[in-house]
Amino acid sequence: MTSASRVAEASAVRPTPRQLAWQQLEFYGFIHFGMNTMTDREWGLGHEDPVLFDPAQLDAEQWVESLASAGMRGLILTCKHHDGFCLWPTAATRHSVASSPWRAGAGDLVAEVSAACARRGMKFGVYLSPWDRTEPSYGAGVGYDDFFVAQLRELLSGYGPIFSVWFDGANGEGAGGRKQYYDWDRYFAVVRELQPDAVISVCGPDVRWCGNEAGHTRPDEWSVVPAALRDAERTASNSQQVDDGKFSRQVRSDEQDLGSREAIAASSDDLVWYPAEVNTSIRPGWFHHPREDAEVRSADELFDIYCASVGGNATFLLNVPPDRSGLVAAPDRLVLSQLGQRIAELYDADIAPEATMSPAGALDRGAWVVDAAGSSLVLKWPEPRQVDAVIVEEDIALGQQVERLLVETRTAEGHWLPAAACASVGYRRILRFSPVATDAVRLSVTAARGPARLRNRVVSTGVVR
Ligand code: FUL
Repeated sequence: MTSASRVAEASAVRPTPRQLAWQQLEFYGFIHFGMNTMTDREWGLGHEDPVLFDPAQLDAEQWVESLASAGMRGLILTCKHHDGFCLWPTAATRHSVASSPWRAGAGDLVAEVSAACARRGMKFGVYLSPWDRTEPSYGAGVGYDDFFVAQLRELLSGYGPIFSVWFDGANGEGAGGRKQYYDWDRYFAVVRELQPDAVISVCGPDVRWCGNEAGHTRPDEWSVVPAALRDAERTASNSQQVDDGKFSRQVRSDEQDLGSREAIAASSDDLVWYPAEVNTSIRPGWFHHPREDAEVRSADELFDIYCASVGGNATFLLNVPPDRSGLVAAPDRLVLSQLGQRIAELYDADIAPEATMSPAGALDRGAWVVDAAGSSLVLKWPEPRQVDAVIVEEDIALGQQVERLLVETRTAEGHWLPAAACASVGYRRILRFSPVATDAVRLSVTAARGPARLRNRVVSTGVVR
């Protein structure tokens, strides 16, 4: 295939409505909470005594409030982690809150959290670990799939609209070293049937894992990538069991360049819309451990991750684990509210509305219209302003088109100096640089796959002295 037709093929790929709605959430929280919180572990062994689960102060409103203070718009709850203990009174096993002393065995944590989200206008999502270290049918093939599907059906039909079903790739051994080969297609069909608007994330076709748990985003993140990536996490778990020679030829989610012109030209696979999600934890662990209370990441560090992920054409899934009493701990709450403030300040400091923009012909109903030949837009202010960052967004309903963007600022003598540059833009690109005093900013798209509509913000957090 020629490179030109490959580029045209990439330019024509569009997100599904569910992917578009998910991307617009931008920033949402992960809540790892369950038996591990009680036992101070990261991976439970399974068969823990339900009597250990008794978070006496549990307050789902406080969880949702804490996440909302950071500007998050959704929450994904670990309804069941690898140890198998269920946070809702499932009919599929006795290994759940129904056998615990919490709320005298009458509690349903999934219901409490989904209701708290609904009250706050926050979207709700579910994490259901396929790996289950308690369930006796694990490793039995279809018997376990039946069990898993029964749990999935309960979660997807009893708790309102679900925005994300997060399937983890971890696939460990069951009793006696038995392996379970998950019937993913069957699981996916259940999600589509019961929650057609939900994205299926990580081990799923809608949302791509960024490839690390540290919070790193690639320098250029592309939403149009070879279709084989949709199988990468599923294959990764399989590859630990079967050495069929296929895995080494797969595109891997941890490679640096997944979707540039060169990367897609090197692959003959179909191209699909498969955007990235960056996930990490506010603490070293996914679950709360009292010894980590002094290791909560700072608002500055999380703000950097936010700018690189949400401002790097990905979404940001930040884990906040409530403590054993059932509350988000004070150090996490403080950092979350500081982070929310930093994010709000970034968008509030937009001086683009005060600029005159030229050429006027490049604008259409407030959007900067760019075609594959490229285009420049100059934003000008009557007096010099301090400029710290530029935020550019593509209307991704029209696909991902921009391949090269240059930001320049004008000196007092009228010369243009480069301030920042990038390849991919996509949903949003936040380009931060050292503050500069200038009366004009020039944005230039120097390479694009096809026509795009862009929105720009110019961030000024200080005044020119
Ligand atoms: C991993 C799990 O093994 C961790 O415990 C955690 O849930 C993380 C988000 O995904 O695969």
